[in-house]
Amino acid sequence: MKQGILLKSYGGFYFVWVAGEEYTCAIRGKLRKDPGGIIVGDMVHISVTGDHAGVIEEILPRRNRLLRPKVANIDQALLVLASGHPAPDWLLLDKMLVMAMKNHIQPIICLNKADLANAEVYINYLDIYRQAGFPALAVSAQTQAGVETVRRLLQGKVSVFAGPSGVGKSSLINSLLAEDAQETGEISRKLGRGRHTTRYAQLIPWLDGGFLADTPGFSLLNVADVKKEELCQYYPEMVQAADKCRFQGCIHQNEPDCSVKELVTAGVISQERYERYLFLLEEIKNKEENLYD
Ligand SMILES: Nc1nc2c(ncn2[C@@H]2O[C@H](COP(=O)(O)OP(=O)(O)OP(=O)(O)O)[C@@H](O)[C@H]2O)c(=O)[nH]1
Ligand SMILES: [Mg+2]
Ligand SMILES: [Zn+2]
Repeated sequence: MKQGILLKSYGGFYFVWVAGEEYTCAIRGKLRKDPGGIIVGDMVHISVTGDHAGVIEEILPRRNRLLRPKVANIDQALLVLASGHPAPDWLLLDKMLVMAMKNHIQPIICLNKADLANAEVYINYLDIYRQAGFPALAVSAQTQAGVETVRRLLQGKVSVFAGPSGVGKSSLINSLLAEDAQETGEISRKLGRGRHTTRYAQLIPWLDGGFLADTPGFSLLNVADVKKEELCQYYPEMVQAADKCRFQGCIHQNEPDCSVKELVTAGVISQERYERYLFLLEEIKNKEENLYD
């Protein structure tokens, strides 16, 4: 029995990375019927049946998991947005941040296409997120600006690239891989050149035991399993302020003497991000009410 990590699955086969080599595997029927299923990033035990071939016998317990994109055992999530085509969807970013925080995954905000003419205003907007406590950088897969910084952040970690379709997730991964190829003299492993929509998640082995996960884009996201009392825990700028709210368990909505609301009024906490928080709170409330109808 060998231990490995599921890189990708398609055509009924499972591609498992075992000590630096790829095995093409089948899976035991009982595991396929498992409601949780097997997902990219899962640690597995395989029995070897031939040359680089095997059968997945067991899925090991997960450290964490995202539903969208569907990847397990993640260290950090590069939340990618673009300065245009498509323009940033800040509400979607806030939702991705909530899901990352809930699942104990370090988020890194990455605004791509910083080369576009109107990028400046979006780049400045990132300050809101930096002040909230999130790492945020502006990059360009096209000009390679900032790519070196991204590379340093990702070394030795399992990093998932997540975000809407067309923001440049695959392009960024390609430029990181191409850089390696230049350094090591290897031929770069292409994910398919621009304008190819990514159809399934895959983990790509990378430097120092790290992996990069390319995933399909999405524009809708549910903040799954988040209760309205819980939501503000995933906003670092609110967690910090909540000590001074009059009520314990204040969700910073209608309560009197709310420190968060005071900081919003004072311009310390971003008004816009706070309004999106209220919007999300409503969305969760409506979902909770429908549940008990
Ligand atoms: N101007 C500019 N265009 C870019 C940049 N990065 C990517 N693009 C273009 O944006 C388009 C989409 O890039 P992809 O890398 O396929 O985007 P993706 O996020 O992987 O999209 P999905 O796989 O559909 O989720 C392509 O036409 C790229 O050439 C950039 O830094 N600047
Ligand atoms: Mg892609
Ligand atoms: Zn409050």
